[in-house]
Amino acid sequence: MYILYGGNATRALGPQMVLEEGGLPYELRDVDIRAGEHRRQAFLEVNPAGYVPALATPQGDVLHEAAAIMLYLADRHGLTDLAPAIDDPRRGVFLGKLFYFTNDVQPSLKRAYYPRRYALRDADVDAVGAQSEAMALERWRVLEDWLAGNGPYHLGERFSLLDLHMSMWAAYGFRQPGDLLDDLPASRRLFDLVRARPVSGPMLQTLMETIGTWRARRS
Ligand SMILES: N[C@@H](CCC(=O)N[C@@H](CS)C(=O)NCC(=O)O)C(=O)O
Repeated sequence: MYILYGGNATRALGPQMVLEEGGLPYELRDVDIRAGEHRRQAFLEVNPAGYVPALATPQGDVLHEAAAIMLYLADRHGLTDLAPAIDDPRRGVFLGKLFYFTNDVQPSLKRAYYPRRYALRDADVDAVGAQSEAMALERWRVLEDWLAGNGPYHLGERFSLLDLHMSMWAAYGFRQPGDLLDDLPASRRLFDLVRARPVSGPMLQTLMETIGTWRARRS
């Protein structure tokens, strides 16, 4: 059985959606990142990178990086409705867009969520946050333009885990869940389609409600 570390409205939702969509058995182990549990020794022994998600496989490996875990699960279990197989001609577009998201869009999003880590002075925190949001949206727009011309999903009419992955990040938003899609109509359309899926849709909804509650309490 797989063990998925994360829960508590974290990016473990990406792998969890694949596990659920694929009907794969797993146990979810909550890691409370708001209490700093992800940087304590017990969890660093699971994932030395200090992030969730991590996935322990039945074979004894521990995988980290949400997108890699999602892709691994789809490949390993032949879930070709979630990821084109390696001999599928659409595999190239699929990988290119997935890697673009993780390598180019995600780092700016992370900076926007954790501006304090990147500012040398307290006075610069807000500016770093604002600049990171702008950069994330500018990088996201490459995918927005792709979806506008080739959508509604990244692979046209064909849904894939890439759509789950983008939707997970979109669900967080900047100030409100989903708000980063306000000026990205093709991405919003994709997000709405994913939210209508019977398995992953309610999971995304729960994430958005939890994030919304946390932010309301904080402000
Ligand atoms: N590169 C990692 C990043 C995952 C990530 O940002 N996870 C968040 C939880 S939603 C986290 O662990 N944040 C804690 C931190 O950055 O200290 C991935 O894509 O899986």
